[in-house]
Amino acid sequence: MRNVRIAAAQLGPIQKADRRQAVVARMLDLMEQAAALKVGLIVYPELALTTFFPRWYHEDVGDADIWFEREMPNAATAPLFARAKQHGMAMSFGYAELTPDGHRFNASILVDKAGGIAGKYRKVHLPGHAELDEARAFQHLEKRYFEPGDLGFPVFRMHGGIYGMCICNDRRWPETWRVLGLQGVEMVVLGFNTPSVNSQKSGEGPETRIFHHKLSLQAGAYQNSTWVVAVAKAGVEDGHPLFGASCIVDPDGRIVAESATEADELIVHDCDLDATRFGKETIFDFKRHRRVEHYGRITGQVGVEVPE
Ligand code: CDT
Repeated sequence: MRNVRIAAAQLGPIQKADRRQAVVARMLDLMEQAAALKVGLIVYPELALTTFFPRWYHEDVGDADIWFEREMPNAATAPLFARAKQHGMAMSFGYAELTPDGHRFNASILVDKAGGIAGKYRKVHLPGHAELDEARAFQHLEKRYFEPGDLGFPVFRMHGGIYGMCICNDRRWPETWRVLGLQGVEMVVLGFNTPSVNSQKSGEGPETRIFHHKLSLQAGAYQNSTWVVAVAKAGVEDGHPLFGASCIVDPDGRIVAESATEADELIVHDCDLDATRFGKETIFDFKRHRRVEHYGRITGQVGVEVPE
C-alpha cells in the first residue's frame, strides 16, 4: 500500500470584486480542515485566486494583467505556502501566470510537503475564442488571454508517487490522459471552471455538462489506470453559474468521492497508489498492447480529413 490522503478543496464563487487576500483566507480555512484530517495533498481549482476572468472582455489584453501573477509564491500566496509547509502538506492550485518576458499562461503548480515547487504545468487545450463574440450568451476568452502551454504534459516524482497535472478543458481530450499515462502517472490532479450552461447551445444545462465532465474523468482514469482528482470552482460568479461536481476517481474509473454543494467544500479520500498497478500490468499494459504503427494520425494531423 502506498496510501495518500487526498483533499479536493472545492471553492465556491469568487466575485470580480473579491481580492486575492480574501480568497487565500478561504483556501487557508479549507487547508485547516484538511490538516485536522491528516491530509497529505490538497488540490484547489483552476485560476483559484480570482474570479474566472476570461468571461470579461478587455479590448487591450494588457488591461487583464490585474488577474495575473508575476511570481509564485508572491505576497498574496505566501501564507498558503507557509501554512502548507507547517502542516507538511503538499498542495496544487491554478493561477494565471505572467512570465518576466511577457508570456501569459493558464498554469498550475504542484508544491511538495517541504514547500518547494515540485512541478509546473501550463494549460495546453485552451477553449473558447480570442475576439469578442456577441453571438454567445457569455464570453469565454481564454484564447485571447493565454498562449497554449509550452511544457507538454510532464509528470513529477513526489513523495513516493508519480503525479501529473492538467487543467479543465484538457480533461476532455484523450491525448492528455494518454501522454500522462505513457509516463506511468499514478495520480492526475486538475482544477476546472465550467459554466453550467452552454453559451452556444440553448437547452444544454448542468445535467448534460456534468455528465460530459464525469465521462471524461472516468474514461481518463480507467484507460490509464490512474487516480484522478478534479476540483471545481463552483457557484454563481457575478451572475454566471459554474457547476460543482468535484470528484475523486479511482483507477477503475469509479467516482469514490464527490462534492455535494457549489460552495467552499472539502472532500477527502485515501488513495492507494498501488491500486494503479493491476490495470497498468494487465489490460492497459501499454508496452504489450499498443499498436503505434496505426496511430500516426494522432500526431500527424490536427483536423478531420474525410475520404474523397
Ligand atoms: N475553464 C475551462 O477550460 N472551461 C471549459 C469550458 C468549455 S466551454 C467554452 C471546459 O472545458 O470545462
